[in-house]
Amino acid sequence: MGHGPMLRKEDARFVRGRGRFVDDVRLPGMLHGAILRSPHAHARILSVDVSAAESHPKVRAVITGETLAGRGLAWMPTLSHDVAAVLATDKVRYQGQEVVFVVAEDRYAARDALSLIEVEYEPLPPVIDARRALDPDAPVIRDDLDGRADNHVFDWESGDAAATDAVFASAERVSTCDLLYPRVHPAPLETCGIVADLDRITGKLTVHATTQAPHTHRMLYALIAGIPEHKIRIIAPDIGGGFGNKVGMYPGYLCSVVGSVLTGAPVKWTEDRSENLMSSSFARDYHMHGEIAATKDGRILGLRVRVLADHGAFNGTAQPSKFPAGFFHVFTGSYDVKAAHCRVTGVYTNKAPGGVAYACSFRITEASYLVERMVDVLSHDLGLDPAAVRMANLLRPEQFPYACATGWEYDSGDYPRTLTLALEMAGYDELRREQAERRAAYEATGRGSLMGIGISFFTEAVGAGPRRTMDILGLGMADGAELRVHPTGTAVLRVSCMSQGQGHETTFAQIVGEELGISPDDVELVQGDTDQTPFGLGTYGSRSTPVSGAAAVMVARKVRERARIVAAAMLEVAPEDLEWHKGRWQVAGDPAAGRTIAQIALAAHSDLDLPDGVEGHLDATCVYNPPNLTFPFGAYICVVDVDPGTGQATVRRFVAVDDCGVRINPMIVEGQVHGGLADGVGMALMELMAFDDDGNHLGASFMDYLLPTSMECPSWELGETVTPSPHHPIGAKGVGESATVGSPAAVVNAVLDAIGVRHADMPLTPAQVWRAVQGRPIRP
Ligand code: PCD
Repeated sequence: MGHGPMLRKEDARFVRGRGRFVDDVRLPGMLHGAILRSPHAHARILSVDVSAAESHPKVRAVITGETLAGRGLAWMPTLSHDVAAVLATDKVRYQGQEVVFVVAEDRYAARDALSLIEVEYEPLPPVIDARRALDPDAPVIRDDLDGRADNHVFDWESGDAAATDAVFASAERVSTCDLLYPRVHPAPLETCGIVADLDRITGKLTVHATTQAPHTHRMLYALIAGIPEHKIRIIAPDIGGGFGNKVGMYPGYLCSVVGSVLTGAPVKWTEDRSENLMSSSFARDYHMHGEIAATKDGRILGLRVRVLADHGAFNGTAQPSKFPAGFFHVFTGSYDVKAAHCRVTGVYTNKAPGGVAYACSFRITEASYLVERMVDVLSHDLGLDPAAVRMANLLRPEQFPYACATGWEYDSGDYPRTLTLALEMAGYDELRREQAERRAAYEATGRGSLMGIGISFFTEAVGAGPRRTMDILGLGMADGAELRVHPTGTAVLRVSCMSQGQGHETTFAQIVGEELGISPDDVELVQGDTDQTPFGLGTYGSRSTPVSGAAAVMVARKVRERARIVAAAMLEVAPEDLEWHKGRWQVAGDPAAGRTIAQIALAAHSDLDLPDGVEGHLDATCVYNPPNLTFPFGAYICVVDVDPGTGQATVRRFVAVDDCGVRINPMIVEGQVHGGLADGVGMALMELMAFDDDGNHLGASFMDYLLPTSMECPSWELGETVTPSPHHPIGAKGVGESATVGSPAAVVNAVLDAIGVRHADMPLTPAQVWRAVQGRPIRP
């Protein structure tokens, strides 16, 4: 009834242009906000003169850092134990930082008024290169923090340092490599936006916002702005992509709320593209020094990593783990290593804050890239085939549940089977033969292209999360679900998570349909409205299926059990005599005697005499506390052609075998994988948040920050294995971020394999590849 490749219900409105996004919300008397941003990366604010802006005929309010300071709102807590400026009062700390918020009658007037504001700055030397941030003479960025004399944010380590050192000391082979996972941006097609409306009479704040986590935002407004939580309603309408960019709290949101408080009218604020790219949460920016210890025949023994993490001007990482580097310590990946240790040092720089999990469960992309590059570096150094090295070191099925060297418990997996399938689909041996021929031809003639084959085997950890390791501001990450079956047998499910394009209206209806034996078309999903949905912390870290999805299963099963009692009364048998078969409760041994959910629902609302203690109607609620994360995994093989003359790399083929346990909607899963693979190609070859020495942002439009299009993507070749999660009620694991995590290393490994270079950093633009080629004598 339920699971299967059903077309997406929500597409009926999306393909007709009938979606309703935040910018489509127009309320009576609505005003518009605009933000004046800092042109400097680091400067002291000497004065802010807003008098001319205030006398603009259409301006209704001008909010400065001082206005906010008067209300105790100039700074806000971040989700990572830091504070971030809402509007700058003392200094600006990155280019694009919010300085003044103007509220006007229309969007154009608000923007015009920005040019009437005079801010006097005293420029200060900026810290742009994270590797210089801890120099003794580096300017101190966070002089707002008491007693802060340097740009240090945190030091954190995981794993057994002594055991790892011992493994390294006795290893036959140690390979090392410095790698950068550059700063990139989630860049959702819809930028961030809000309409804040404080009703002065009822005191109720209604917020329409692009938020992946409506209930978390409600709590944050309550904590930061002091508005009672029951007087706040957050509505997330349709969202045009989130990718982690829409998890956190941004200054524009709080300023819009304050704007509504001051004017008594609704205030809309919508970012433009440059604002989104310059000021909202970035991702990655990890400088990693990796070391891998092995035997001379390629048995991996240990991993050691030092990371310098660039956190920008405020530690605004929106991640729910109890570790400052998120889940980075899953960096042992898919391999059975004896010991591992990582040390991460976070630093402040004069760049935008963030460090969000752009399509990755909190730093797993960095971790996965690191280990998958290190395995290739080791193979390169030992002259071994990277596929063989992986196969020899993968965890074996009998090792699950597997406790990794840094303390995570992987739930289930059959890794060799998945890699074998990917190698078969790719025709690996044949590809290697073709590669050798091409190389020989190139070396003989100096013409033609080179070909590379890159492999990556990733393990993700998704579905935040168990209370042991995760919380948001002290709150556990349980998700509620409420299910009601109407008298005529159709149902409505209410959940706390929020789709941003993943198709939850379809898949959650499928979950309920499967459990109740009704059509998914008869199940409506209510999401994205805190007044209408149970509590839960939102959608990110591919947690909707592992957590809210599990809640949906459990609540449907509760309803099914209630239905059993009603059916027993209808059939005049004991509930124990009934069995659930093909979507109905029927009498064991008498299959003709049975009742469907629709029949039972009607009876539950009727005058049927229900057994004592059984209430009428057919509904239930539940709260699901995830016992562990789910660990999806996959084997990716990328084939590239590289023109050594121009450095241009073209992805010719990409084979992706994903295992996310049981698939609810295989078509949606494939769509998720397609998106993530495109993300990976983009990061590996094109995407970069670059800055010049003065901290000027060099990627503030899609002309400079290059996103992949269908032109850069091959026709993806997907495969599937199914290893159910043992602790998820239907064995499903999350998948939304898998491909973004697994694919960058495959592409990079392929390009470097083509040109025979040990390592070069992403993005492997033509210029970068060309330089790497020059550093290596292809023809002696
Ligand atoms: N599924 C199925 N089966 C399985 C799994 C899954 O079917 N086994 C499906 C579901 O249901 C959904 C999807 O698929 O519908 C997904 O899911 P998941 O994995 O659970 O996830 P979610 O939670 O829902 O979501 C989230 C993700 C993330 S996280 C991200 S980034 C991205 C992804 O998702 N984002 C996005 N994807 C996507 N897509 C789209 N379209 N859009 C977007 O925005 Mo973060 O942390 O936030 O960074």
